[in-house]
Amino acid sequence: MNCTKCKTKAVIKIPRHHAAFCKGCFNSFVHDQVARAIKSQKMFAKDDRILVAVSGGKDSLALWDILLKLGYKADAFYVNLGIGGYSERSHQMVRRFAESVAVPLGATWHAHTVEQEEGAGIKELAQLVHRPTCSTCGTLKRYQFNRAAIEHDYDVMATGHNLDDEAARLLGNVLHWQEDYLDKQGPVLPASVEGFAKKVKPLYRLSERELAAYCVLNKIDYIVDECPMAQGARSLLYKEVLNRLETESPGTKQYFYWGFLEKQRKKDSISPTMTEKDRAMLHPCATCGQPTTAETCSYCKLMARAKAPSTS
Ligand code: Q46
Ligand code: ZN
Repeated sequence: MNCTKCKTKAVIKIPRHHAAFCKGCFNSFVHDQVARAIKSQKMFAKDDRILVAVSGGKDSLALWDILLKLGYKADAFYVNLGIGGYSERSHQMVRRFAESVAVPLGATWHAHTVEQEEGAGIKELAQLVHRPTCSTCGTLKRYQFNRAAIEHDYDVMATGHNLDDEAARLLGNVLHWQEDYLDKQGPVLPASVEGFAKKVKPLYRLSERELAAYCVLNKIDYIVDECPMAQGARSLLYKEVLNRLETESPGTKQYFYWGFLEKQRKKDSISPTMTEKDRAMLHPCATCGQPTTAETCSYCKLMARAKAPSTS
């Protein structure tokens, strides 16, 4: 099998593009997909300061690497959730990548340790407030990521969601007809009132398999295990189903998600997006000042419950 571009020996096949690439041409392909995502969705400009949410996994570390190699000013934000060995290893992966690749390229990184800052690990916090771990985690990560972006004056926050993540999420939203979520499922969430940074997903054109290959070929060490709390998550089942369809018929995931984006783009040009409607409903949280649609934001409510003397 030879590289579709330069005809030397190929190292990876990309069935959905009817192509195969050598290492050099594969790296160009990956960088080009990200550059196209940034440009076509107007994510950010060359002199914008970007804060990348990193977890130590392949997607977020690949994203940080790609943005730096494309010449963007990209720093990172990591949350140590206090989930035993998993958090220790993921923290180590982030530190290792930062010290060997990112810092020498002029980037910095911020770490938030939940046990120190919130007083307990994510599982204990969730137990204290009687909520599922992942929903407590989601509230906390969203809040702290946004707070860090605003405090350190970043123009945009970027996450490592890839094509598989977005297609699985779309499938879940369609199966349950979550119309509110469908409206907000694009790769760009604009900044809403002062206090909410713009959020983008520059990897939505690349699959999980392509990002894993990018890390391996470029010697980026990442944590292979999923977070132990993710086991049994619906999203994993949706990914499996989509992978079966993709094997039978390459390009299904891309067609499904990109097709949705195209329809959404046409719809948005006719009627205002939900995000604009939401923006009108936001005001500062009474406790911390971050934007919220309620009196107090969900993070402050969560922390108030966690600190209350008798929560059981
Ligand atoms: S929500 Fe749940 Fe993830 Fe948080 S506790 Fe782990 S699996 S990391 S995206
Ligand atoms: Zn608040």
